[in-house]
Amino acid sequence: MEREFILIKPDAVQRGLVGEIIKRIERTGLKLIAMKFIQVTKEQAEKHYEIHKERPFYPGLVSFITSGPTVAIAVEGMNAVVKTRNLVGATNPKDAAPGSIRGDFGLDIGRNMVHASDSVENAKIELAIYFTEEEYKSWSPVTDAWLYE
Ligand code: IDP
Ligand code: MG
Repeated sequence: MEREFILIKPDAVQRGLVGEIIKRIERTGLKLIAMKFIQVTKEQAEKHYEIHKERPFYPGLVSFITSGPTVAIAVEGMNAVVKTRNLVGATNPKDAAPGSIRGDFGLDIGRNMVHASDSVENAKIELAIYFTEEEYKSWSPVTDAWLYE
């Protein structure tokens, strides 16, 4: 079982796509283990996007991600990272496959609606930026017997 971090970005909140995005995640069978409506702080944004610090888009990215409310989500399940990244689609919506979130709802790379960690290791690091251990809920969906062999 893997854990994945997902952040519904301010553009998707503004556009009323929160439910649509959560629906797509939830119906895969991935289990929600934490979720909250938050405004990302500058400190969180700088930690989260540290790897992009030297890139020309970094200042715009930090100001965008902190510009309004977001939804931070943790999910758990089989192949959670790859499964979620496929659901989200390519970074630039112009390259994202139809059927993916970015492919279906986006146009601009700087407004691509959702973040998802790109590896199990980075998910662990990013989850720690946004959630404390007490915020995770431990529960057993009754559907598990039909989702997993
Ligand atoms: P990812 O979100 O698909 O993992 P990354 O390459 O990790 O993509 O980039 C992180 C975020 O930085 C992207 O989701 C996007 O919001 C922003 N970004 C990446 N490249 C560009 C760019 O060329 N212009 C503007 N924003 C960018
Ligand atoms: Mg990334």
